[in-house]
Amino acid sequence: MDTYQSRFNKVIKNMEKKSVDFLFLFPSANMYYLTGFWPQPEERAIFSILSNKGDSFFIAPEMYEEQILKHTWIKDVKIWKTKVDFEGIFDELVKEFKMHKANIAIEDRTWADFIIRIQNKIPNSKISLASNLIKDLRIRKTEEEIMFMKKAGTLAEEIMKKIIESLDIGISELEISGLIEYEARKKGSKRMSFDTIASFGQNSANPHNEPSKKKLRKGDIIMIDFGPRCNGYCSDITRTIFKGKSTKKAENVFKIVAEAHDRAASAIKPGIKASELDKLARGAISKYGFEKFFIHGTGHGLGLDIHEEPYIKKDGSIKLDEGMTLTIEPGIYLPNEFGIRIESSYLITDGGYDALTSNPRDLIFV
Ligand SMILES: [Mn+2]
Repeated sequence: MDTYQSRFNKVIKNMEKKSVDFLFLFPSANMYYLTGFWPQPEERAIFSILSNKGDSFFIAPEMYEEQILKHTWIKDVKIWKTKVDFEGIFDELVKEFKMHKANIAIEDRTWADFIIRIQNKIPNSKISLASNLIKDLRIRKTEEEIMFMKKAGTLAEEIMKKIIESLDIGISELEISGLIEYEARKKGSKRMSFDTIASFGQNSANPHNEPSKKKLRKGDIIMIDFGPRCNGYCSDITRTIFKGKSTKKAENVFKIVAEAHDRAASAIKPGIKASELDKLARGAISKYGFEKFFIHGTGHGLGLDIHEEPYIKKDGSIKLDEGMTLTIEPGIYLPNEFGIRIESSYLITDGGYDALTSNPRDLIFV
């Protein structure tokens, strides 16, 4: 509880710096980061509203009251039972806190439905993005956050090992993705970081293939990308595996991707720019003439969101620093043939980096 409240105290300083009067949080990683509560976003309005004077309350449907009081440090829950109620409560708040002409930061991922309703209530208020107040805190992980991310990374490795043993001829992409998520639940992870990706053969040429009923055949390349969460914190791992045998071409592409991964990963340290890591991975791939088949960034930060700062891409201007966590995931995708991606996650330490998931260099055959 103290953790969340002390984060809010830091956010208040940013609110003062940027002359923001109120922070409106919709169900999201930011809501969880500051209150400890992370319900599913839905059509029923749930907001936590925090003021630069330290006021804090939730507006929520009655059914959430108990959970909010249990999971958060916020003691004031304004309950609504009907849509008309909600409007009434909001009108009262506008009056009580003089929100007519306030500067309001609103969660970036609030549904348009709610933003429009809020704007209609207080058309003279200035609205900005909540992330501007919170992202400089979220980008550096505390010891407690790092502990959760290490746990999530270890779990991802364990599940990967187990799944590699289940890659039998005839099993489908959907079955593999289901097995991965079942293993994660069995080991206590409540949610995945994103929808699990499993792709066989030509499907691996699509970086984010949606698992299908396609069955595994001998000679297929298998791409698996997933991440169990621990206490809300993400992990992210991709392995490309060969079923039975492979071709010289595929093995060669694997080695290039592994080299690109290794070059970027081994350069991780405080002070290096995100774009420099991207350049190292991209350079290794262009050396062999495959640059136009590397169709995404080299990596991304991860934490409560699967994609967050620092983004490791061509124009990534952020200087990396101790406590940041990121993925390195170069890939080469040859349309109608196959794709290969190798992804692991890393924590930046004072001297360099710690692997949250290992940096694999060898081909895996099953
Ligand atoms: Mn990733």
